[in-house]
Amino acid sequence: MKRKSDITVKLTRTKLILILTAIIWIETLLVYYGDFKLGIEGPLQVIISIFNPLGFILLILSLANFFVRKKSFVISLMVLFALETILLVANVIYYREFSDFISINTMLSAQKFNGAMGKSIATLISPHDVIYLLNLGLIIGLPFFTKNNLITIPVRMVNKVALSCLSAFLIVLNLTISEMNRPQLLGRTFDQTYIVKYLGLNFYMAYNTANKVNEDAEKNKVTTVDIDSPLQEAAQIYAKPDKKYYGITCKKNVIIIHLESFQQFLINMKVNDQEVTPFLNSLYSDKNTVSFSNFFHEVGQGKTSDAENMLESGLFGLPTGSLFNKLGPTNTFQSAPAILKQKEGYTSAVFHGNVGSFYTRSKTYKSMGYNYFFDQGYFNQTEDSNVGFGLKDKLMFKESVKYLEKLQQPFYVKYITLTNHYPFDLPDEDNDGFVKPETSDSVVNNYFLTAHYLDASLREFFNYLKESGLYDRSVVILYGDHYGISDDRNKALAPLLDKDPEQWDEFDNIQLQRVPFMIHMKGIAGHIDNEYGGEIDVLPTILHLLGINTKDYIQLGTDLFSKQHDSNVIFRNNGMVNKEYTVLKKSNDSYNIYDNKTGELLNIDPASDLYKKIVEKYEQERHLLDISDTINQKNLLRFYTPIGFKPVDPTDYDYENEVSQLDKINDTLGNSSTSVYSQNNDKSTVSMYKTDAPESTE
Ligand code: GP9
Ligand code: MN
Repeated sequence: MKRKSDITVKLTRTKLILILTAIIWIETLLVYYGDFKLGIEGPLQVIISIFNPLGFILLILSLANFFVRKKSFVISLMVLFALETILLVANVIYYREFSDFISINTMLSAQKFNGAMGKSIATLISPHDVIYLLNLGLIIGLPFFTKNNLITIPVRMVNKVALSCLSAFLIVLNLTISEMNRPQLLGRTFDQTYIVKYLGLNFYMAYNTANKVNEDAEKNKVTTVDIDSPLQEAAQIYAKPDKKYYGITCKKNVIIIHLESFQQFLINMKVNDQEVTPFLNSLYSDKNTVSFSNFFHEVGQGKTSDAENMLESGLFGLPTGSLFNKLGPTNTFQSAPAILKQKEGYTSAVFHGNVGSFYTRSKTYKSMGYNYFFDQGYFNQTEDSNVGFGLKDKLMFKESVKYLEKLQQPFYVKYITLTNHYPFDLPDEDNDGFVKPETSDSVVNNYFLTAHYLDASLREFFNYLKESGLYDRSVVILYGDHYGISDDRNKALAPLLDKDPEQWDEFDNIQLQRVPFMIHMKGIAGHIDNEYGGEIDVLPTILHLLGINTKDYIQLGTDLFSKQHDSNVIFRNNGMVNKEYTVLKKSNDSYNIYDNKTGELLNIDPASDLYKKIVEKYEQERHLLDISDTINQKNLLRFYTPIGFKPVDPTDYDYENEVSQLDKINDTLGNSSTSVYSQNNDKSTVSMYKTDAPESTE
């Protein structure tokens, strides 16, 4: 029989690090595939997800190498291994409760963290968690095991550095491949789930912490607001409402329809002798619609979320990335849902066919005071019901009705459509026979197909509104969030717009950033309004229509109906447009100025008064973006509360059990409940919804 000392294995420190790395790596993969829902699709994403934990785990555990004495090495390795285990286990438990990963903010807001961890820890534990006991055993056993089995000689400096460099290289490699598969992954930070899927849990936590430190540094620079604060400047921006429009939609339900990637050029356009968007065309010229013909999107990298941010808060998105992701969960907002709730008793909700984590919506909407958020998880889904990012529009609208009818009126709701999104895929069964154009670019061709589909989904929704009686009690506001066809594809599109691709220039690119903005309500004096404006102007416009004066709010746009409206539209890409000119800043002191009527690049003498006037206007408008960025990045609204406004407490909102919340309110209010459901004698109106969607079950 062998004596104990004979069966000792002599492990090098590097080997021990590699073994422990492999253990955490495998466990992370079990978590990725067993607990998280990362939406891993296709072989490349599978490969990326398998390799993404490795670099970071190795980097962390290899730090122990830098402790020379054997005892210090073992202790530090124990601590690092324990840390990795705790982070993994805590994330698993947290995810089971919140379908989200632990961020530095959740850790710091101890109340929420403990709430999640303490509340129902027993129910959050799964039998397969027994595997983590292995780690516990390893942590405890490590000092005993290493006593005889680990060679005492420390790793040579060159090898230590090599191991750390190798892990750093793996991280960079992972980042590069991920960016190739998902361009602007970090630049636009779409969704924390994407960061975990592509770059790993450790990367997410490090990245999230670094962002938080940066944001806090910005915010902490300011502790009070002084006289030079951008807030003071912003407070001056206000255009007096026109009496003719002020309050005309008062107490009406407000239904905002966010038309994904929808550009104005689609309106009244024909392809192969067929109207692309027949329903929106009819709405555009309807006697009950005010339609704007010179309305522009003003989004930056945060695209959809920037558009939402402008409409909800009256401030711009950030110069880079998405404000929703970066600041949405923590910043102070004075946004539409909260203003309407507090001033006029509105209930608010968002409907969207993508997952709630995208653009951190499920947190940002709480900061904005949205009562409800019905994301993908609230809609029935079958194998064919999704395309691209989520539920097809026809199904989203139809499926929303069972929730919409339970909302107390008046309500302020937002529908964020999704099917008309790059790459504009539409399954054959959803095409009603529309024949797409045949340009040289298949993305351009498909765009018309999904736009046509979106249009049909709106017709169905409007039919329901009329059928249920909601139509008479609502104002419907439709807007396109941003371009669908990017500048580099415009030349392929040009022939369809009767333009010569060879003559296409930056002036044409800017002109094409027009998106629809329509206000539809029975009895409104409909017309096509040629006023120039952009997304930043929507909030003051809507609030004035609803009879809420915006004087005390910090909003950087102005009411489109006001005689004092500022008709210069500033973009996040150094462009500006107004009634007469289109301006593009080329460098510090050089501007391209185009005449809107002719599209010609003007050759104005830089010493002339005209040139100086145009440039001065441009710089004034550009300054609005700086004001907005400072207010947002330093979270200045926390220092200013408009008179009569109560700051929003995000913890007041729970998007988990919304059906029971709605039912409870309907029951408690009894006869005084104003929901469509209650007014229909507690009968659902779902059967009034007619759709030709092949996937629809009814
Ligand atoms: C995602 C959707 C699309 O949920 O709103 O966002 P986008 O890519 O257009 O910014
Ligand atoms: Mn969008």
